[in-house]
Amino acid sequence: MRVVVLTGAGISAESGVATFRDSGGLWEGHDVEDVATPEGFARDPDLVHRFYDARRRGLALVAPNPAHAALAALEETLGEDLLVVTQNVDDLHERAGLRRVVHMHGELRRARCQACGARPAWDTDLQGAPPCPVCGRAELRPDVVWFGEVPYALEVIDRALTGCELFVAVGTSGAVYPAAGYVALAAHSGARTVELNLEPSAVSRYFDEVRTGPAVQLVPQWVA
Ligand code: BJW
Repeated sequence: MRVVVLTGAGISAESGVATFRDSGGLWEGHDVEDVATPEGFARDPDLVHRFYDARRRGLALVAPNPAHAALAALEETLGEDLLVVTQNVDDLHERAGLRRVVHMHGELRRARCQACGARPAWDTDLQGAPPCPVCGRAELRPDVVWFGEVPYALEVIDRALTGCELFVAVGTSGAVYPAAGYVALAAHSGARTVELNLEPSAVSRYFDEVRTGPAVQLVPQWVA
């Protein structure tokens, strides 16, 4: 069976990575317009670098949880019939052993050069204008997709959604497009659709089945 799993911040919540829209979420103390838009970055690059540098450093303090592990185990069974599409910029899917994962909103552990477009692996701070290892210019920015920018790998994702028989969304609020529209796209293609989330999301009504609870319980149960 061809399966697409869309993951959001909720799958990493119990690893200790803050979600965006829950209380205590990431935007707290930061206006989204200031830290997650190209305009905010142009206005105050130091603030934005500090925000993402802190989150990149925070990755060392967290570890994958049983929900990430369950998806990696599912890949062992399904192989190329599984595609995990994540909106998360953390690396917890990879650290759980998942091999095929599409980061549609980018990755904290990469930088992107605004001069040459390179996306080098990056584990240290970006504040302080380090030079791009490819072209040498000091124009690196976080490799994350901000509001108003086009997410990565949209063609790969659309192809997988059009061809899948089962679509499962885990830990995402359904507040941000295009990901929030994927349930409708998968359903239109004839897939069965299942939502696994702490509470009903903004798009729950489009799913065939909605299971509520923490991802660390729901995902291993669903995979078993
Ligand atoms: C648990 C749990 C537990 C908690 N277990 N569950 C009007 C209408 C439609 C669209 C638009 C519109 N106006 C503007 C737009 C477009 C815009 C958009 O969607 N805006 C909305 C605000 C309406 N979208 C864009 O701009 C996107 N680009 C775009 O559309 O380009 C045009 C285009 C598209 C396609 C083709 C051609 C052109 C880009 C969006 C970029 C989003 N970027 C961010 C920041 C990334 C970097 C960073 O991390 O800082 O991505 S925003 C933020 O939201 C982040 C996330 O990936 C994304 C989604 O959040 P997510 O993962 O759902 O987290 P939360 O916190 O919202 O929800 C967590 C959920 O987990 C909750 O439901 C909890 O209940 C649950 N949960 N604990 C299970 N333990």
